[in-house]
Amino acid sequence: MKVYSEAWRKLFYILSAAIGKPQWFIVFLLGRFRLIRSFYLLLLSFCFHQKFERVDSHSIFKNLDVSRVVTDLREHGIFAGIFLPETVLRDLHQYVDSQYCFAGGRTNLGVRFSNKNELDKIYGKPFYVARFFNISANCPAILKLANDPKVREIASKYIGKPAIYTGSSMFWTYPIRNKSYDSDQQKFSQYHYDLDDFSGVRFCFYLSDVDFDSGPHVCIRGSHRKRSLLHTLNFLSRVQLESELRKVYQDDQFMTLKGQAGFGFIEDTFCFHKGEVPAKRPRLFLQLHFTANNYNRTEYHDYRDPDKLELFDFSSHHASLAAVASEARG
Ligand SMILES: O=C(O)CCC(=O)C(=O)O
Repeated sequence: MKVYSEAWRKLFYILSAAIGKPQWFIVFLLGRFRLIRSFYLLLLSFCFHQKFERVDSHSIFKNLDVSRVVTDLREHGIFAGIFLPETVLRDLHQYVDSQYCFAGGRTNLGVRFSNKNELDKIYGKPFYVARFFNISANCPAILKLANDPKVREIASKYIGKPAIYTGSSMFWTYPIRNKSYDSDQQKFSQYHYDLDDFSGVRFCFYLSDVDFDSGPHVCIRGSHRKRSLLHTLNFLSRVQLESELRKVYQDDQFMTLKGQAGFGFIEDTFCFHKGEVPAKRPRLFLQLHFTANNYNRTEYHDYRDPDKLELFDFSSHHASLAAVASEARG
């Protein structure tokens, strides 16, 4: 019964995408086929031959070799080993410390990081994720990264045309056992691939230290080039069981990315990937998304109407609990 209702939910999602975002729906239908993606790249190479931004001397990634990164990305779908300068990391931390994050990505559950455990207790189950919104518009360090000349050049060369920055996702993942209150968010902890566009790439950074116990990101190297037909033709789900993927990919293709705060990697999220559930410590993660086209209705997908963002009101929650208790006491 549950399987059927999940299938209906997905079908509904697909139909609403077809109506609401018809151009992205074409990506959804065709972008999963490698041949079509390669043809798209070929087409772009005719249209945009050499029309990319040139690197000037102001990139914050001084030692990053653009050609090597692009070659590695084409071959493996991932390039690991890009580091945020201390100053940028500090600016990002200062921004995070001054902001509310939204538990489960729900716009009515704004909390401070330090209050998140209290919210879990109130809801009776932990939240797995807490997301930051409107970061592209409000966080200068993120915009600085998104406009960095080397970031732009890598994204454009890989995508095959001047890349469009479509927004960022910045979020905490927390240690949980079993199901979280926001179980819909737990799908990112299972292997899946994303269909951002026919061509796209994400720049990912750890903003907290990440080891095996703090939910590292895992990527299946080379899986952007090789996909079983069964996985490709599954229009109802891009999520796959690890046991199925182990039948297709070699052990050495499963790449667990650990690193200190500031460590980064660049990924074609058409590769199978996931974020492990942290065993002990929460992880703060930032991804900048670049694609050939922007299919969102807003400039940045991290945008949420500020007038509709609500903070969870701990004091009125405690006040109403106290009122209930005193009523019970008579
Ligand atoms: O949390 C992670 O490391 C993965 C996130 C992810 O899979 C996604 O945003 O699509």
